Amino acid sequence: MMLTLAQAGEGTFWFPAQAAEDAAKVDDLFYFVLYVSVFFFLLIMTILSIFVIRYRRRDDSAPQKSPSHNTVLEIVWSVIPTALVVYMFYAGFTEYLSKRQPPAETYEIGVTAQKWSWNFTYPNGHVTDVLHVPVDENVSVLMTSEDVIHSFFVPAFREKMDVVPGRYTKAWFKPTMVGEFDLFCAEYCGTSHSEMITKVVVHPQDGPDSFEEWLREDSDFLSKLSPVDAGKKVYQMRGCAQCHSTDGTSGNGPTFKGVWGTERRMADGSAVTFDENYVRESILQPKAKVLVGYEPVMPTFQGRIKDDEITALIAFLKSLQ
Ligand code: HEC
Ligand SMILES: [Cu+2]
Repeated sequence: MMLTLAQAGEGTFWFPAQAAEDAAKVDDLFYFVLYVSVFFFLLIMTILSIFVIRYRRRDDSAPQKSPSHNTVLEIVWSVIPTALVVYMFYAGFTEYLSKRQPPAETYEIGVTAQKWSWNFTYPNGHVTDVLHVPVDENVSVLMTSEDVIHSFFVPAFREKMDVVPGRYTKAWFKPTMVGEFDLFCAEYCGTSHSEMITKVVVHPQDGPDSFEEWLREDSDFLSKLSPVDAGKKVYQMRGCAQCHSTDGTSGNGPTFKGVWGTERRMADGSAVTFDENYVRESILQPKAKVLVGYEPVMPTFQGRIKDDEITALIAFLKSLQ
């Protein structure tokens, strides 16, 4: 009946696969706490039930005299639970300390959270919306938020850390399994919080799929793809897609379908043509001109987006007729 501990590669009823080095320790502690709780729940409930029946009030019996105390029993039921909870604290706290202090050598990736997407910045400056990491290497993430508190959560790595505006938080992990795993935001951050989901791709050490190869290939997309395709990629990876559709439906922001060259009405009553300079300004200073009927919730991309990415975005938006 007892659920077995997770084997590498497969999840259990309680947990997804153990895809990072310390995952097994976290799970073992969880199972320890769980089984100790189940054991004592059953023990206490059984004894309670027996006593309720055995010592129930009967009309004919005289009131029973209660025993005053039992030293052996009292020592047993104090010492054993104390030892168990002290062990739980010790195991949890030492693992917590080791998770707070990254090893000396880590591969550092920058993480920026914003409503409602993730951006990952690699040491060469490349940015993606899916987190890519090498297997069997210590990876640390240096995280901050553009707006509200988010939380970086990779269940398969047993890793969770708040991402806070105006300061940096850190986490680190050592992926042990090649594959794709879920990455969630675990802090309620507004309307589309539940869609603030992406993936972690763990790359093998060598071969054509290795992390090095992927980073080299992917960093080069602006020169490899046509401007429209490159723009589409920027639109995806910068999280524009979270708020702007390309199929005519409006979300938190207006759709981009068929708007190129049209007159746009602003909240202050003015009109602006949807052209190259308007798009550029909207990306760098979104609050300069706010479209009528929308909340000014678009984050600024000033200092985070390169000029040739904006140029590619413009080519992509133009193509959406
Ligand atoms: C959090 C949601 C959100 C994200 C992410 C976002 N925007 Fe916006 N955007 C808006 C909203 C809301 C408006 C309308 C209000 C305003 O003008 O500020 C808008 C307006 C615009 C406009 C003017 C639209 C028009 O029809 O006049 C452009 C252009 C634009 N955004 C481009 C982008 C690009 C490019 C990205 C990605 C780099 C992006 N936005 C990311 C919410 C967002
Ligand atoms: Cu969030």
